[in-house]
Amino acid sequence: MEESDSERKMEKENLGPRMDPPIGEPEGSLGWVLPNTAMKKKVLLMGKSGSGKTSMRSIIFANYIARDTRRLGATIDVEHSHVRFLGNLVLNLWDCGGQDTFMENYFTSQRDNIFRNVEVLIYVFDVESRELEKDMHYYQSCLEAILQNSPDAKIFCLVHKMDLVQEDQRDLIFKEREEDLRRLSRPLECSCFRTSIWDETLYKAWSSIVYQLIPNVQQLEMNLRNFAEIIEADEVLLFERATFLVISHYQCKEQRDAHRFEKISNIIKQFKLSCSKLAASFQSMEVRNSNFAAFIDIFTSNTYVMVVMSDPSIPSAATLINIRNARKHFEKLERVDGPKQCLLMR
Ligand SMILES: Nc1nc2c(ncn2[C@@H]2O[C@H](COP(=O)(O)OP(=O)(O)OP(=O)(O)O)[C@@H](O)[C@H]2O)c(=O)[nH]1
Ligand SMILES: [Mg+2]
Repeated sequence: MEESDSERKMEKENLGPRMDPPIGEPEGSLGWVLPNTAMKKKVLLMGKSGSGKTSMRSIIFANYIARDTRRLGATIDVEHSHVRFLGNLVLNLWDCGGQDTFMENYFTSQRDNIFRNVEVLIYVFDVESRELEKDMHYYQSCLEAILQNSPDAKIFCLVHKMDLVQEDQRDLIFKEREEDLRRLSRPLECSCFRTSIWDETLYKAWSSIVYQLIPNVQQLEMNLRNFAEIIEADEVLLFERATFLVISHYQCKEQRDAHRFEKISNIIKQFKLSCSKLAASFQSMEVRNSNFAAFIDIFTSNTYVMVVMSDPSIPSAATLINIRNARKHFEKLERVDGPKQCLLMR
């Protein structure tokens, strides 16, 4: 573990429970300006009041721990925040307060403003809601407005607060809700996730969502595959540096635990937060047993990498050097090519 100024600066830029200025304008004391080439993606976060929208946003993007979300007040109207993600990709999050009066306004007087140029709609349902019909009614109004104003938007439904449902009921309830939502969404397609702020499911959902927003993610994956094969790794993962969401991975061998990515995101993010309480920042980690060695290390300015090796004859030092040598190449891949905004390979 080691303290690093650049890391802290980056965290200030990416995170913090604060509202960023409009893109392109300097931000108060830090005075940084987002490049004009920044690729902005408008993400609408909607759902009824108390369903957990601000909680999940604060955990993923502002370093809150789940317990702290109990102190959040209801969101008044819309809270905008800009989150820099992978350098030039900027998520423009619109956290829309879900109280009835606000919702009615979104569908009437603010309709165009809210629903225009939306790339992603994330609709959050409280699984324990006693007003299911009303929730569904609002959801449908939302879809109508999206269909009119942003017909190409991707739609995600989160069946949230699943921790409140008895464990043996979760699969069944989720399947039922998923079917209902898919049916109601037609002709639009929606992807559904079960989530809770109290476990790693939150990371799974948000990783899948941001994965769909990253430009040229296939190219990143292809390069990760080459890297894994060259260094003889079993598996290589790329995490976005501030959120620890998995953005790309390659595996050579079957792995038993299908949920390992989001578990690792969750564990390392918690660990990172504990480190920051001690005014230190997490840099790297090696975990080894008789079957494998896993290395997590800062990789590019926007990512951490995790490399899993099972060949005991390859010493740690060799893997660490390989990781270091690959950094430059992956830094280049992340750069955006001016107006075309595609990832470059040189
Ligand atoms: N049990 C449980 N509680 C949650 C979960 N997510 C959020 N909460 C709690 O739900 C309450 C309301 O959360 P908020 O995030 O403020 O809800 P919101 O959707 O932003 O509400 P508005 O801003 O009024 O639209 C808080 O007390 C959270 O701690 C979850 O996954 N499980
Ligand atoms: Mg809120």
